[in-house]
Amino acid sequence: MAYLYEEPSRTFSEYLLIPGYSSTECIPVNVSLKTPLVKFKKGEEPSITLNIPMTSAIMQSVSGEAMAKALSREGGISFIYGSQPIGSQCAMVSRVKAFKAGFVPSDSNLRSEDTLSDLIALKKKKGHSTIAVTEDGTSSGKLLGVVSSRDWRPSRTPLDTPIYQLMTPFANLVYAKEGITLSEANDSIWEHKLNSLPIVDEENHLKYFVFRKDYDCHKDNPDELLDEKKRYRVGAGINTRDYKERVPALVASGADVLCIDSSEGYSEWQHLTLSWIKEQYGDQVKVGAGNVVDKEGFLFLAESGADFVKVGIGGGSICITRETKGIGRGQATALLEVAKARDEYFQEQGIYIPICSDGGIVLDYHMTLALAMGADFLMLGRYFARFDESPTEKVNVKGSYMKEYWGEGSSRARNWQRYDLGGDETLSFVEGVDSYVPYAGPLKDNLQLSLSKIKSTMCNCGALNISELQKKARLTVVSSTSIIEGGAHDVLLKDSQDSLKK
Ligand code: RVP
Repeated sequence: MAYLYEEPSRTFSEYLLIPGYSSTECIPVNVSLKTPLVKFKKGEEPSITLNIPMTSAIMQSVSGEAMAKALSREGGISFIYGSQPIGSQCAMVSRVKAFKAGFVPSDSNLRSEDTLSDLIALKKKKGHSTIAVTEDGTSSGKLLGVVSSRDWRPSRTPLDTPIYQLMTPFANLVYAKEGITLSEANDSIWEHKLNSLPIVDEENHLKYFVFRKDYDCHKDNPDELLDEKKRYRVGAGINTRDYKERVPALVASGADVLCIDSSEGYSEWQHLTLSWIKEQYGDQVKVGAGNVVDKEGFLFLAESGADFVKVGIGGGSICITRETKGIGRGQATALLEVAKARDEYFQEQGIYIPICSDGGIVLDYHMTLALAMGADFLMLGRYFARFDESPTEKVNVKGSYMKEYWGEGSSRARNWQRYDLGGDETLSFVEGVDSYVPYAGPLKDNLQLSLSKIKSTMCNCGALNISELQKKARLTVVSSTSIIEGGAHDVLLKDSQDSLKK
Protein backbone atom coordinates (compact mmCIF):
# COMPACT_ATOMS: atom_id res chain seq x y z
CA MET A 1 0.00 0.00 0.00
CA ALA A 2 1.21 3.51 -0.72
CA TYR A 3 2.80 5.48 2.10
CA LEU A 4 0.57 8.25 3.35
CA TYR A 5 2.08 11.26 5.11
CA GLU A 6 0.14 12.09 8.24
CA GLU A 7 0.46 15.86 7.89
CA PRO A 8 -0.79 17.84 4.89
CA SER A 9 1.96 19.60 2.98
CA ARG A 10 1.90 23.32 3.64
CA THR A 11 3.04 26.50 1.98
CA PHE A 12 4.46 29.80 3.22
CA SER A 13 1.16 31.66 3.64
CA GLU A 14 0.09 29.13 6.24
CA TYR A 15 2.81 30.22 8.66
CA LEU A 16 3.78 33.25 10.69
CA LEU A 17 6.81 34.05 12.80
CA ILE A 18 6.34 34.73 16.50
CA PRO A 19 8.51 37.72 17.43
CA GLY A 20 11.27 37.11 19.97
CA TYR A 21 13.19 39.44 22.29
CA SER A 22 15.06 42.19 20.46
CA SER A 23 17.84 44.05 22.18
CA THR A 24 18.77 47.62 21.25
CA GLU A 25 21.49 46.10 19.07
CA CYS A 26 18.81 44.57 16.86
CA ILE A 27 18.49 47.27 14.24
CA PRO A 28 18.48 46.67 10.48
CA VAL A 29 21.84 48.36 9.93
CA ASN A 30 23.47 45.71 12.14
CA VAL A 31 21.92 42.79 10.24
CA SER A 32 24.12 40.75 7.89
CA LEU A 33 22.47 38.76 5.10
CA LYS A 34 25.66 36.94 4.09
CA THR A 35 25.07 33.28 3.39
CA PRO A 36 26.97 30.32 1.92
CA LEU A 37 26.36 29.44 -1.72
CA VAL A 38 28.38 26.22 -1.85
CA LYS A 39 29.27 23.46 0.54
CA PHE A 40 32.08 23.68 3.05
CA LYS A 41 33.67 21.58 5.77
CA LYS A 42 33.14 22.28 9.45
CA GLY A 43 35.52 24.99 10.58
CA GLU A 44 36.21 26.17 7.02
CA GLU A 45 34.72 28.93 4.91
CA PRO A 46 32.68 28.34 1.73
CA SER A 47 34.54 29.32 -1.44
CA ILE A 48 31.62 31.52 -2.47
CA THR A 49 29.50 33.45 0.02
CA LEU A 50 26.55 35.50 -1.19
CA ASN A 51 26.16 38.95 0.31
CA ILE A 52 22.37 38.69 0.07
CA PRO A 53 20.41 35.41 -0.02
CA MET A 54 19.00 35.93 -3.51
CA THR A 55 19.47 34.10 -6.80
CA SER A 56 17.49 34.62 -9.99
CA ALA A 57 15.79 31.63 -11.60
CA ILE A 58 17.38 29.62 -14.39
CA MET A 59 14.82 30.85 -16.91
CA GLN A 60 14.75 32.45 -20.35
CA SER A 61 12.37 35.10 -19.10
CA VAL A 62 14.44 35.97 -16.02
CA SER A 63 18.20 35.45 -16.10
CA GLY A 64 20.03 37.07 -18.98
CA GLU A 65 23.07 39.33 -18.94
CA ALA A 66 21.40 42.45 -17.60
CA MET A 67 19.85 40.57 -14.70
CA ALA A 68 23.15 38.90 -13.89
CA LYS A 69 24.98 42.22 -13.71
CA ALA A 70 22.26 43.96 -11.71
CA LEU A 71 21.88 41.16 -9.17
CA SER A 72 25.59 40.63 -8.69
CA ARG A 73 25.89 44.37 -8.11
CA GLU A 74 23.49 43.98 -5.19
CA GLY A 75 25.29 40.96 -3.74
CA GLY A 76 23.31 38.02 -5.17
CA ILE A 77 23.85 35.85 -8.22
CA SER A 78 21.97 34.91 -11.41
CA PHE A 79 22.03 31.59 -13.15
CA ILE A 80 22.03 32.30 -16.89
CA TYR A 81 19.43 30.04 -18.49
CA GLY A 82 20.61 26.82 -20.07
CA SER A 83 17.69 26.40 -22.46
CA GLN A 84 19.69 27.86 -25.32
CA PRO A 85 22.61 26.78 -27.49
CA ILE A 86 25.91 26.35 -25.63
CA GLY A 87 27.57 29.13 -27.66
CA SER A 88 25.02 31.78 -26.82
CA GLN A 89 24.90 30.86 -23.14
CA CYS A 90 28.70 31.03 -22.92
CA ALA A 91 28.70 34.37 -24.71
CA MET A 92 26.32 35.75 -22.07
CA VAL A 93 28.52 34.43 -19.26
CA SER A 94 31.65 35.90 -20.87
CA ARG A 95 30.01 39.27 -21.28
CA VAL A 96 29.00 39.37 -17.63
CA LYS A 97 32.54 38.45 -16.62
CA ALA A 98 33.98 41.07 -18.96
CA PHE A 99 31.57 43.73 -17.77
CA LYS A 100 33.50 45.10 -14.88
CA ALA A 101 36.96 43.84 -14.41
CA GLY A 102 38.00 47.41 -14.01
CA PHE A 103 39.54 46.87 -17.48
CA VAL A 104 36.59 46.32 -19.78
CA PRO A 105 36.88 45.18 -23.40
CA SER A 106 35.02 47.70 -25.54
CA ASP A 107 31.71 46.28 -26.68
CA SER A 108 30.55 49.28 -28.75
CA ASN A 109 32.81 50.03 -31.69
CA LEU A 110 32.50 51.80 -35.04
CA ARG A 111 34.65 52.67 -38.07
CA SER A 112 35.48 56.32 -38.69
CA GLU A 113 33.45 56.35 -41.93
CA ASP A 114 30.29 55.06 -40.22
CA THR A 115 27.62 57.67 -39.60
CA LEU A 116 25.69 59.15 -36.71
CA SER A 117 22.75 56.95 -37.61
CA ASP A 118 24.97 53.85 -37.19
CA LEU A 119 26.04 55.24 -33.83
CA ILE A 120 22.46 55.77 -32.69
CA ALA A 121 21.52 52.23 -33.73
CA LEU A 122 24.51 50.81 -31.85
CA LYS A 123 23.72 52.85 -28.76
CA LYS A 124 20.16 51.57 -28.81
CA LYS A 125 21.34 47.97 -29.17
CA LYS A 126 24.12 47.98 -26.57
CA GLY A 127 23.02 50.79 -24.29
CA HIS A 128 26.50 52.33 -24.00
CA SER A 129 27.27 55.93 -24.82
CA THR A 130 31.07 55.69 -25.05
CA ILE A 131 32.00 54.24 -28.42
CA ALA A 132 35.47 53.37 -29.65
CA VAL A 133 36.35 54.28 -33.22
CA THR A 134 38.81 51.75 -34.58
CA GLU A 135 40.34 51.14 -38.00
CA ASP A 136 38.36 47.94 -38.58
CA GLY A 137 35.41 48.66 -36.28
CA THR A 138 36.33 45.88 -33.84
CA SER A 139 37.10 46.01 -30.13
CA SER A 140 40.79 45.31 -30.79
CA GLY A 141 41.38 47.41 -33.90
CA LYS A 142 43.79 50.35 -34.09
CA LEU A 143 42.25 53.16 -32.04
CA LEU A 144 41.39 56.23 -34.12
CA GLY A 145 39.25 58.08 -31.62
CA VAL A 146 36.40 57.95 -29.13
CA VAL A 147 32.89 59.32 -29.56
CA SER A 148 30.47 59.89 -26.69
CA SER A 149 27.02 61.44 -26.25
CA ARG A 150 28.65 64.81 -25.64
CA ASP A 151 29.99 64.90 -29.21
CA TRP A 152 26.67 65.24 -31.00
CA ARG A 153 23.34 66.98 -30.56
CA PRO A 154 20.28 64.81 -31.19
CA SER A 155 18.21 67.61 -32.75
CA ARG A 156 20.99 69.35 -34.71
CA THR A 157 23.55 66.90 -35.97
CA PRO A 158 22.54 65.39 -39.36
CA LEU A 159 22.19 61.61 -39.22
CA ASP A 160 24.58 61.13 -42.13
CA THR A 161 27.45 62.95 -40.39
CA PRO A 162 30.51 60.68 -40.54
CA ILE A 163 31.95 59.61 -37.20
CA TYR A 164 35.39 61.08 -37.94
CA GLN A 165 33.80 64.55 -37.81
CA LEU A 166 32.32 63.87 -34.36
CA MET A 167 34.95 61.84 -32.53
CA THR A 168 37.79 63.06 -30.36
CA PRO A 169 40.72 61.96 -32.54
CA PHE A 170 43.48 59.80 -31.12
CA ALA A 171 45.94 62.69 -31.16
CA ASN A 172 43.75 64.60 -28.67
CA LEU A 173 42.82 61.64 -26.49
CA VAL A 174 44.09 60.95 -23.01
CA TYR A 175 44.91 57.25 -23.10
CA ALA A 176 47.18 54.80 -21.30
CA LYS A 177 49.41 51.93 -22.37
CA GLU A 178 48.71 48.33 -21.48
CA GLY A 179 50.35 47.36 -18.19
CA ILE A 180 49.02 50.33 -16.21
CA THR A 181 47.45 49.29 -12.90
CA LEU A 182 43.81 49.90 -12.11
CA SER A 183 44.65 52.41 -9.43
CA GLU A 184 46.97 54.32 -11.82
CA ALA A 185 44.19 54.30 -14.40
CA ASN A 186 41.73 55.65 -11.85
CA ASP A 187 44.22 58.36 -10.85
CA SER A 188 44.52 59.39 -14.49
CA ILE A 189 40.74 59.52 -14.82
CA TRP A 190 40.53 61.84 -11.81
CA GLU A 191 43.47 63.97 -12.86
CA HIS A 192 42.14 64.61 -16.36
CA LYS A 193 38.45 64.71 -15.37
CA LEU A 194 37.60 61.88 -17.76
CA ASN A 195 34.64 59.57 -17.96
CA SER A 196 36.68 56.83 -19.57
CA LEU A 197 40.30 56.00 -20.24
CA PRO A 198 41.17 53.88 -23.30
CA ILE A 199 44.04 51.43 -22.81
CA VAL A 200 46.07 50.54 -25.91
CA ASP A 201 48.98 48.23 -26.74
CA GLU A 202 52.32 49.16 -28.30
CA GLU A 203 50.76 49.50 -31.79
CA ASN A 204 47.86 51.55 -30.43
CA HIS A 205 45.40 48.72 -30.80
CA LEU A 206 42.55 49.11 -28.35
CA LYS A 207 42.64 46.68 -25.42
CA TYR A 208 40.22 48.02 -22.80
CA PHE A 209 38.45 50.96 -21.32
CA VAL A 210 38.55 51.91 -17.66
CA PHE A 211 35.38 53.78 -16.72
CA ARG A 212 34.86 56.35 -13.99
CA LYS A 213 31.36 54.97 -13.39
CA ASP A 214 32.84 51.60 -12.35
CA TYR A 215 34.79 53.29 -9.63
CA ASP A 216 31.74 55.25 -8.48
CA CYS A 217 29.66 52.11 -8.82
CA HIS A 218 31.68 50.22 -6.24
CA LYS A 219 31.22 53.04 -3.76
CA ASP A 220 27.45 52.97 -4.38
CA ASN A 221 27.20 49.18 -4.14
CA PRO A 222 29.19 47.97 -1.20
CA ASP A 223 27.61 44.50 -1.37
CA GLU A 224 28.75 43.74 -4.94
CA LEU A 225 29.54 40.06 -5.40
CA LEU A 226 32.98 40.00 -7.00
CA ASP A 227 35.51 37.29 -7.77
CA GLU A 228 39.19 37.52 -6.95
CA LYS A 229 39.77 39.57 -10.13
CA LYS A 230 37.02 41.99 -9.15
CA ARG A 231 34.66 40.70 -11.84
CA TYR A 232 30.97 40.10 -11.20
CA ARG A 233 30.13 36.58 -10.23
CA VAL A 234 27.68 34.71 -12.43
CA GLY A 235 26.15 31.23 -12.47
CA ALA A 236 24.81 29.11 -15.31
CA GLY A 237 22.17 26.41 -15.71
CA ILE A 238 23.10 23.03 -17.18
CA ASN A 239 21.14 19.92 -18.08
CA THR A 240 21.69 16.21 -17.75
CA ARG A 241 22.06 15.65 -21.50
CA ASP A 242 24.78 17.75 -23.10
CA TYR A 243 26.85 18.39 -19.95
CA LYS A 244 30.00 16.88 -21.43
CA GLU A 245 30.07 19.73 -23.96
CA ARG A 246 28.27 22.46 -22.04
CA VAL A 247 30.19 22.28 -18.75
CA PRO A 248 33.72 22.65 -20.23
CA ALA A 249 32.49 25.53 -22.40
CA LEU A 250 30.88 27.32 -19.44
CA VAL A 251 33.94 26.79 -17.28
CA ALA A 252 36.12 28.25 -20.04
CA SER A 253 33.76 31.24 -20.25
CA GLY A 254 34.33 31.97 -16.58
CA ALA A 255 31.07 30.78 -14.96
CA ASP A 256 31.58 30.82 -11.18
CA VAL A 257 29.02 28.17 -10.35
CA LEU A 258 26.73 25.81 -12.24
CA CYS A 259 23.35 24.33 -11.40
CA ILE A 260 21.55 21.38 -12.91
CA ASP A 261 18.18 22.75 -13.94
CA SER A 262 15.46 20.17 -13.56
CA SER A 263 11.96 20.02 -12.16
CA GLU A 264 12.79 16.72 -10.45
CA GLY A 265 16.29 16.03 -9.20
CA TYR A 266 16.11 12.68 -7.40
CA SER A 267 17.30 10.80 -10.48
CA GLU A 268 20.17 8.78 -11.83
CA TRP A 269 20.59 11.45 -14.55
CA GLN A 270 21.66 13.96 -11.93
CA HIS A 271 23.93 11.44 -10.25
CA LEU A 272 25.69 10.75 -13.55
CA THR A 273 26.04 14.45 -14.31
CA LEU A 274 27.43 15.32 -10.86
CA SER A 275 29.81 12.33 -10.90
CA TRP A 276 31.18 13.29 -14.30
CA ILE A 277 31.77 16.90 -13.25
CA LYS A 278 33.49 15.89 -10.02
CA GLU A 279 35.65 13.32 -11.85
CA GLN A 280 36.75 15.91 -14.40
CA TYR A 281 37.21 18.91 -12.15
CA GLY A 282 37.28 17.71 -8.55
CA ASP A 283 36.35 20.61 -6.29
CA GLN A 284 37.33 23.27 -8.81
CA VAL A 285 33.90 23.44 -10.42
CA LYS A 286 30.96 24.14 -8.12
CA VAL A 287 27.62 22.67 -9.11
CA GLY A 288 24.21 22.68 -7.48
CA ALA A 289 21.51 20.10 -8.13
CA GLY A 290 17.77 19.58 -7.65
CA ASN A 291 14.98 19.98 -7.24
CA VAL A 292 14.01 17.74 -4.36
CA VAL A 293 11.33 17.92 -1.68
CA ASP A 294 12.38 15.39 0.94
CA LYS A 295 15.22 13.99 3.01
CA GLU A 296 15.89 11.07 0.65
CA GLY A 297 16.27 13.37 -2.34
CA PHE A 298 18.62 15.65 -0.42
CA LEU A 299 20.84 12.80 0.80
CA PHE A 300 20.98 11.32 -2.69
CA LEU A 301 22.25 14.58 -4.21
CA ALA A 302 24.55 15.25 -1.25
CA GLU A 303 26.19 11.87 -1.70
CA SER A 304 26.37 12.41 -5.47
CA GLY A 305 28.56 15.48 -4.88
CA ALA A 306 26.18 18.46 -5.13
CA ASP A 307 27.62 21.73 -3.83
CA PHE A 308 24.13 22.96 -2.95
CA VAL A 309 20.66 21.48 -3.25
CA LYS A 310 17.56 23.18 -4.59
CA VAL A 311 14.23 22.51 -2.93
CA GLY A 312 10.78 22.81 -4.51
CA ILE A 313 8.56 21.00 -6.95
CA GLY A 314 5.47 22.56 -8.44
CA GLY A 315 5.39 25.74 -6.36
CA GLY A 316 6.59 28.15 -9.07
CA SER A 317 4.09 30.82 -10.09
CA ILE A 318 4.13 29.71 -13.73
CA CYS A 319 4.43 26.02 -12.90
CA ILE A 320 1.59 23.58 -13.49
CA THR A 321 3.61 20.42 -12.76
CA ARG A 322 1.31 19.57 -9.85
CA GLU A 323 -1.82 19.91 -11.99
CA THR A 324 -0.29 18.14 -14.97
CA LYS A 325 1.51 15.28 -13.28
CA GLY A 326 0.25 15.17 -9.72
CA ILE A 327 3.73 15.45 -8.18
CA GLY A 328 5.08 18.04 -5.78
CA ARG A 329 4.89 19.15 -2.20
CA GLY A 330 3.93 22.31 -0.33
CA GLN A 331 7.07 24.46 -0.31
CA ALA A 332 7.17 25.07 3.45
CA THR A 333 6.86 21.39 4.33
CA ALA A 334 9.48 20.42 1.75
CA LEU A 335 11.87 23.07 3.04
CA LEU A 336 11.47 22.16 6.71
CA GLU A 337 12.20 18.49 6.00
CA VAL A 338 15.21 19.15 3.78
CA ALA A 339 16.64 21.73 6.20
CA LYS A 340 16.49 19.15 8.97
CA ALA A 341 18.26 16.63 6.74
CA ARG A 342 20.96 19.21 5.92
CA ASP A 343 21.57 19.91 9.61
CA GLU A 344 21.76 16.18 10.43
CA TYR A 345 24.14 15.65 7.53
CA PHE A 346 26.34 18.46 8.86
CA GLN A 347 26.33 16.91 12.34
CA GLU A 348 27.20 13.47 11.03
CA GLN A 349 29.54 14.24 8.12
CA GLY A 350 30.93 17.65 9.09
CA ILE A 351 29.94 18.99 5.65
CA TYR A 352 27.47 21.84 5.32
CA ILE A 353 25.52 21.70 2.06
CA PRO A 354 23.49 24.90 1.56
CA ILE A 355 19.89 24.56 0.44
CA CYS A 356 17.99 26.91 -1.83
CA SER A 357 14.24 27.49 -1.61
CA ASP A 358 13.14 27.61 -5.25
CA GLY A 359 9.74 28.92 -6.33
CA GLY A 360 6.51 29.99 -4.72
CA ILE A 361 7.71 33.21 -3.08
CA VAL A 362 4.86 35.65 -3.58
CA LEU A 363 5.09 38.19 -0.76
CA ASP A 364 8.23 39.66 0.73
CA TYR A 365 7.57 38.07 4.10
CA HIS A 366 7.69 34.65 2.41
CA MET A 367 11.40 35.33 1.87
CA THR A 368 11.97 35.74 5.60
CA LEU A 369 9.84 32.68 6.33
CA ALA A 370 11.86 30.59 3.85
CA LEU A 371 15.11 31.71 5.49
CA ALA A 372 13.70 31.04 8.95
CA MET A 373 12.61 27.58 7.82
CA GLY A 374 16.18 26.76 6.94
CA ALA A 375 16.85 28.00 3.41
CA ASP A 376 20.37 29.36 3.01
CA PHE A 377 19.28 31.31 -0.02
CA LEU A 378 16.29 31.75 -2.32
CA MET A 379 15.69 31.38 -6.04
CA LEU A 380 13.05 33.65 -7.51
CA GLY A 381 11.51 33.84 -10.94
CA ARG A 382 8.33 35.93 -10.89
CA TYR A 383 9.90 38.43 -8.47
CA PHE A 384 12.80 39.26 -10.80
CA ALA A 385 10.80 38.93 -14.03
CA ARG A 386 8.96 42.16 -13.14
CA PHE A 387 12.05 44.34 -13.29
CA ASP A 388 13.67 46.35 -16.07
CA GLU A 389 16.63 43.97 -16.10
CA SER A 390 14.69 40.82 -17.04
CA PRO A 391 15.18 39.93 -20.71
CA THR A 392 11.52 40.13 -21.72
CA GLU A 393 9.37 42.74 -23.39
CA LYS A 394 7.63 45.43 -21.41
CA VAL A 395 4.13 45.61 -22.83
CA ASN A 396 1.04 47.64 -22.21
CA VAL A 397 -1.93 45.44 -21.36
CA LYS A 398 -5.25 47.23 -20.91
CA GLY A 399 -3.53 50.41 -19.74
CA SER A 400 -1.01 48.83 -17.35
CA TYR A 401 2.62 48.02 -18.02
CA MET A 402 3.48 44.35 -17.80
CA LYS A 403 6.53 42.17 -18.38
CA GLU A 404 6.23 38.81 -20.05
CA TYR A 405 7.05 35.78 -17.91
CA TRP A 406 6.96 32.19 -19.09
CA GLY A 407 7.91 28.87 -17.54
CA GLU A 408 10.80 26.73 -18.72
CA GLY A 409 8.31 23.90 -19.13
CA SER A 410 5.97 25.98 -21.29
CA SER A 411 5.85 25.33 -24.99
CA ARG A 412 7.33 28.80 -25.48
CA ALA A 413 10.56 27.90 -23.70
CA ARG A 414 10.77 24.63 -25.61
CA ASN A 415 13.13 23.41 -22.96
CA TRP A 416 13.08 19.77 -23.91
CA GLN A 417 16.01 18.71 -21.75
CA ARG A 418 14.41 19.84 -18.57
CA TYR A 419 11.01 18.29 -18.71
CA ASP A 420 11.28 14.98 -20.49
CA LEU A 421 13.36 12.17 -19.22
CA GLY A 422 15.37 11.28 -22.28
CA GLY A 423 14.74 9.87 -25.70
CA ASP A 424 11.71 11.61 -27.07
CA GLU A 425 12.51 14.83 -28.90
CA THR A 426 9.03 16.28 -28.66
CA LEU A 427 7.43 17.84 -25.65
CA SER A 428 4.13 16.00 -25.43
CA PHE A 429 2.64 18.07 -22.65
CA VAL A 430 3.52 21.33 -20.97
CA GLU A 431 4.33 21.92 -17.31
CA GLY A 432 4.43 25.69 -17.43
CA VAL A 433 2.42 28.65 -18.66
CA ASP A 434 3.13 31.85 -20.57
CA SER A 435 2.01 34.91 -18.61
CA TYR A 436 2.34 38.60 -17.75
CA VAL A 437 3.54 40.02 -14.45
CA PRO A 438 3.06 43.66 -13.43
CA TYR A 439 6.07 45.78 -14.39
CA ALA A 440 7.81 47.02 -11.25
CA GLY A 441 10.73 49.21 -12.41
CA PRO A 442 14.42 48.82 -11.62
CA LEU A 443 15.75 45.86 -9.66
CA LYS A 444 17.75 47.93 -7.20
CA ASP A 445 14.84 49.90 -5.70
CA ASN A 446 12.59 46.87 -5.35
CA LEU A 447 15.28 44.60 -3.96
CA GLN A 448 16.43 47.14 -1.40
CA LEU A 449 12.87 47.45 -0.14
CA SER A 450 12.46 43.66 0.13
CA LEU A 451 15.79 43.34 1.92
CA SER A 452 14.88 46.04 4.38
CA LYS A 453 11.68 44.14 5.23
CA ILE A 454 13.67 40.94 5.78
CA LYS A 455 16.13 42.75 8.04
CA SER A 456 13.34 44.38 9.99
CA THR A 457 11.58 41.04 10.61
CA MET A 458 14.89 39.47 11.59
CA CYS A 459 15.28 42.21 14.19
CA ASN A 460 11.80 41.39 15.53
CA CYS A 461 13.05 37.84 15.99
CA GLY A 462 16.22 39.03 17.71
CA ALA A 463 18.45 37.75 14.88
CA LEU A 464 21.41 39.63 13.41
CA ASN A 465 22.24 37.03 10.75
CA ILE A 466 20.55 34.22 8.88
CA SER A 467 21.90 31.36 10.92
CA GLU A 468 20.77 33.13 14.11
CA LEU A 469 17.33 33.55 12.55
CA GLN A 470 17.16 29.84 11.87
CA LYS A 471 18.07 29.03 15.45
CA LYS A 472 15.78 31.58 17.07
CA ALA A 473 12.76 31.49 14.75
CA ARG A 474 9.49 30.24 16.19
CA LEU A 475 6.89 29.47 13.57
CA THR A 476 3.19 28.95 13.96
CA VAL A 477 0.65 27.52 11.53
CA VAL A 478 -2.22 29.94 11.05
CA SER A 479 -5.85 28.99 10.57
CA SER A 480 -7.68 30.14 7.46
CA THR A 481 -9.68 32.56 9.61
CA SER A 482 -6.57 34.16 11.05
CA ILE A 483 -5.14 34.57 7.54
CA ILE A 484 -8.13 36.86 6.86
CA GLU A 485 -7.39 38.67 10.10
CA GLY A 486 -3.83 39.32 8.84
CA GLY A 487 -4.98 41.53 5.96
CA ALA A 488 -6.99 44.76 6.10
CA HIS A 489 -10.51 43.71 7.09
CA ASP A 490 -13.82 45.20 8.14
CA VAL A 491 -12.90 48.58 6.70
CA LEU A 492 -13.76 50.17 3.39
CA LEU A 493 -10.45 50.72 1.63
CA LYS A 494 -10.01 54.08 -0.05
CA ASP A 495 -8.12 52.62 -2.98
CA SER A 496 -11.05 51.48 -5.13
CA GLN A 497 -9.12 48.67 -6.84
CA ASP A 498 -8.22 47.13 -3.49
CA SER A 499 -11.76 47.54 -2.25
CA LEU A 500 -13.02 45.62 -5.22
CA LYS A 501 -10.66 42.77 -4.50
CA LYS A 502 -11.99 42.39 -0.96
P1 RVP B 1 8.51 31.65 -9.03
O1 RVP B 1 9.57 32.43 -8.32
O2 RVP B 1 7.37 31.28 -8.11
O3 RVP B 1 8.03 32.31 -10.28
O4 RVP B 1 9.15 30.24 -9.43
C1 RVP B 1 10.31 30.13 -10.20
C2 RVP B 1 10.69 28.68 -10.27
O5 RVP B 1 9.68 27.92 -10.95
C3 RVP B 1 11.94 28.37 -11.07
O6 RVP B 1 13.13 28.64 -10.39
C4 RVP B 1 11.77 26.89 -11.40
O7 RVP B 1 12.17 26.05 -10.35
C5 RVP B 1 10.27 26.76 -11.54
N1 RVP B 1 9.86 26.70 -12.94
C6 RVP B 1 10.41 27.30 -14.02
N2 RVP B 1 9.69 26.95 -15.10
C7 RVP B 1 8.73 26.16 -14.66
C8 RVP B 1 7.69 25.52 -15.46
O8 RVP B 1 7.53 25.83 -16.63
N3 RVP B 1 6.93 24.63 -14.85
N4 RVP B 1 8.83 26.03 -13.32
